[in-house]
Amino acid sequence: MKQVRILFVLLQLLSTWTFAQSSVQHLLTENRVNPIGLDVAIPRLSWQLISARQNVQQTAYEIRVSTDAASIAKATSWQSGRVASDQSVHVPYGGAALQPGQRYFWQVRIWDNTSTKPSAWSPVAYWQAGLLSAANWKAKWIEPGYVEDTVNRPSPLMRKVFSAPKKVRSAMLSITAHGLYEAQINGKRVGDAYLTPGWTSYNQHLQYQTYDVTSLLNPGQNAIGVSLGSGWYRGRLAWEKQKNIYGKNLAVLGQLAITYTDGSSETVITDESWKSTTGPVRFAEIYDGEIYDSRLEKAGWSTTGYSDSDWSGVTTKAFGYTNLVANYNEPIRQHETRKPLNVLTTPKGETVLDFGQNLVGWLKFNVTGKAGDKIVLSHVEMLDKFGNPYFENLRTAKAQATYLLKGGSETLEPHFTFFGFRYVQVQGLTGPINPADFTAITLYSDMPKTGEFTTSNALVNQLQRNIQWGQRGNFLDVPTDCPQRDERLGWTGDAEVFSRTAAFNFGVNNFFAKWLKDVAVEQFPNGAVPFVIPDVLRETGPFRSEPAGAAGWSDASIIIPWNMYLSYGDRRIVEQQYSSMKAYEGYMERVAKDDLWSEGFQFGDWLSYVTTEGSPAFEAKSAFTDVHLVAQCFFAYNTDLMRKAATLLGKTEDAAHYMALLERIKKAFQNAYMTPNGRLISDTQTAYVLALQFDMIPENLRPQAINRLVENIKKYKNHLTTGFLGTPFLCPVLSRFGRTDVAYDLLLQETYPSWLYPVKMGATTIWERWDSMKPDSTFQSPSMTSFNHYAYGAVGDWMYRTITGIDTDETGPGYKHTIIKPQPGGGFTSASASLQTYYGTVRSNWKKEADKLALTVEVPANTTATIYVPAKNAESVQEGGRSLVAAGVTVSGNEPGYVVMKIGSGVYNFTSALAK
Ligand code: RAM
Repeated sequence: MKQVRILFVLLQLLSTWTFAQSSVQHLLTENRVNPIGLDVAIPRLSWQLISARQNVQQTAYEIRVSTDAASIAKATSWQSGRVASDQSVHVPYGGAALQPGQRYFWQVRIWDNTSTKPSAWSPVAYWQAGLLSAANWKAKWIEPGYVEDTVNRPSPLMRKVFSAPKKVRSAMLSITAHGLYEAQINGKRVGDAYLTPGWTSYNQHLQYQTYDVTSLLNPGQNAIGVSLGSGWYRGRLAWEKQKNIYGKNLAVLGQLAITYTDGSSETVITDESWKSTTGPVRFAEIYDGEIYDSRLEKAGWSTTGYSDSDWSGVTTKAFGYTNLVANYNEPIRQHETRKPLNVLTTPKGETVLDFGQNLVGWLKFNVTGKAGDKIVLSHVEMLDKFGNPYFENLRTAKAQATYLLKGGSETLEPHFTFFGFRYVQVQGLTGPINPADFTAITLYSDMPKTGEFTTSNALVNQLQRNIQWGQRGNFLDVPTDCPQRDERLGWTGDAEVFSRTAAFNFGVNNFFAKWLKDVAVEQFPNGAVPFVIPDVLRETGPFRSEPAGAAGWSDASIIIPWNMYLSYGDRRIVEQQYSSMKAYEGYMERVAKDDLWSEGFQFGDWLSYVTTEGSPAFEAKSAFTDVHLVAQCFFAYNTDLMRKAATLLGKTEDAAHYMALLERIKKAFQNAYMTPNGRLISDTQTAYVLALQFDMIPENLRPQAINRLVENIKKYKNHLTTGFLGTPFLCPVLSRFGRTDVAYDLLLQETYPSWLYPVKMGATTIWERWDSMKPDSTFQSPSMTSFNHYAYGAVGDWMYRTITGIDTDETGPGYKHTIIKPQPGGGFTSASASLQTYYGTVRSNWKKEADKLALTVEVPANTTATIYVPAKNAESVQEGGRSLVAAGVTVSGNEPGYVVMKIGSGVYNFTSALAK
């Protein structure tokens, strides 16, 4: 034993001599951990270098890929050889063409600047190719064969028994539906994804999911069952009570590829051999909820022992496969669960559960009752000032889960709906309620949590939690505006303003990449982008999509790809979206007359502050910004991003064109909306914010413009008055022009309109309006007031980028180059943030005591950073208790109030003295 241990120690020593100091970990394929069913022809591979040392840079890498994990060293699919490069993120696979359904194992080793030896090979990761092309679908689309109840449209069950006669090595199920599906094999649920196949512009893109179901199969006879719900496909959507937007009938398409240990294989498909009937789900829709009659459960319906002799046949349909795409982002999964904090009795004597958090998902509960007992759970976000559930803001959405019990004890939850709620009214339960019987389960796209942000200010911390909860609740396969009322649509403007903040809190690279493909396919021939994607307003409705764009909304098509490029270094998003981006830019160019976009419908600075006449707090009367002034600023913003995107992709002619256009747009702005000494026709915060953010005002006139902005804020007694489009840039503009003090005043304002007013009112998410609930606990405009609307949460981006100062830039997007420039203020004594980037953790933590500051930063291996340490001078700065010279850190510049250093990877502990 002892010898073994000595040998082990020796081996370990040897490995540190022969290998580079870094190890290689956290392998991702197309930004995901071991994805299966990927239909990307050239997947990109990413890894992290882990090292305890400072200044570690990769100098070369070597990748090997094989279809057999055991003999990965043979690298049968690809051997990159040693490639001299510091690239460790998004390295394209360079091997043989991928085969459908094939699993590819890969690993990588690297060389770094600390050693001439390579690292050890990384752990093995894999991806599995999807079906890759329409030609590889053998399954037939099947619809239930019985006559449907066309009013309630109960959920169909469909099933088939098949045999798998030999020992199974692997079984992969690829499946999708018209409507929503849940699949079972031999009585067990397939996978942990919900509300599948998710929501896309179904006519052009319908996602299928692939599940590894090897462990669910039995030797011999097996049964597969699928239940379907109306979902987004044919349930009602938007306000016009439209149904059947994509089709009238539910259908399923599934293909189970079985490989036996002897190498032979077979495929079980949906076809005419399946049977169909209805089950316990009597009704299910996104807005209205679900009616479940457990007396109608068909026990064992997805097992072989069940007799389906009274089931109907199915109808096959030739829908084809051309719109099928593999799931690219992680599907919706279950996440946090919560027990009720309180069981309340309302003034009307009703029972209401309070979960303490406005969240999105549903309730699972245990109940014991008599056959036929009816339990109704009604979901609301708020209680009114008397303590009664507030239903009005749901508009026509019923948001109810209704259960008819079979008797005895049962555990129940819905299947094909979701609710946005904090409170649940419980009707029909007799006897005392045991809170332990109820669990609220959250549902949202499975985005990895990447950001943490906390400060010494408890209210700001609650604001940050509200921002993150708003994101959880509204990132359900598409970015929605709200999750509770009869809307829940993919409003482009909301997603656009929030996208940068979203990328701090959670990993949203693939989430947006998937949605942007629908943005592109739904674009009108003239380049205009609809206001909601998927575009369910195309046919009808007050906001009926017409081939006209609106500033801040339609330009999600340009702004979000660019934000993803910056946040994740994902150049492919820009490549893939470029023609869509260019088409929308072209639309704006054509509708503009002499480079001025001054006609047509605009949402403008949507939901900006509207004055309450007679309100003593405010002297100023209006915060309304001319909608075309706003549009012109966004025209410039987009044009500048187009210039950058064209430059990135080497399209020099385009870049030159956009550069020249940008200058003309600014001139046109100045002629139309600005006096010669820089006053804007709208004397509002948003007007000055946008004009300054996008450099619309000549440089010499910017100081007076920032003064006017600050004056305006003071006139409103340190309140913001901005709407959806001004809000994201308000604090960034103040900081850029040296008025972070005023930005803190706004952030810390506790009365309406402000970010902390809702927090003070007990909000647990971001509200749609600054005063969705008024100080007297009455509600503003019930016909349009959601309590879970992330748009105003766009201040989160400034909080990370300014308070803790974490940012990246175009010299090294995706945190290949990090900037850390904290701007302490607002009386905060500490702030900390961390961000999980593709390279590893970026961190900035600071603590302030009197005029001393301690700043800890973490910079991942294989990246560099520019650190701005707040300090009165370089002499007052130390790292790890040593002078900068002793610590080997070189000062590369200074800015008033900062000492600037370029550093490599590692953890650094700075201390400094601040100017008085
Ligand atoms: C409402 C919502 C949504 C917004 C549109 C313009 O439906 O407030 O968030 O984007 O209007």
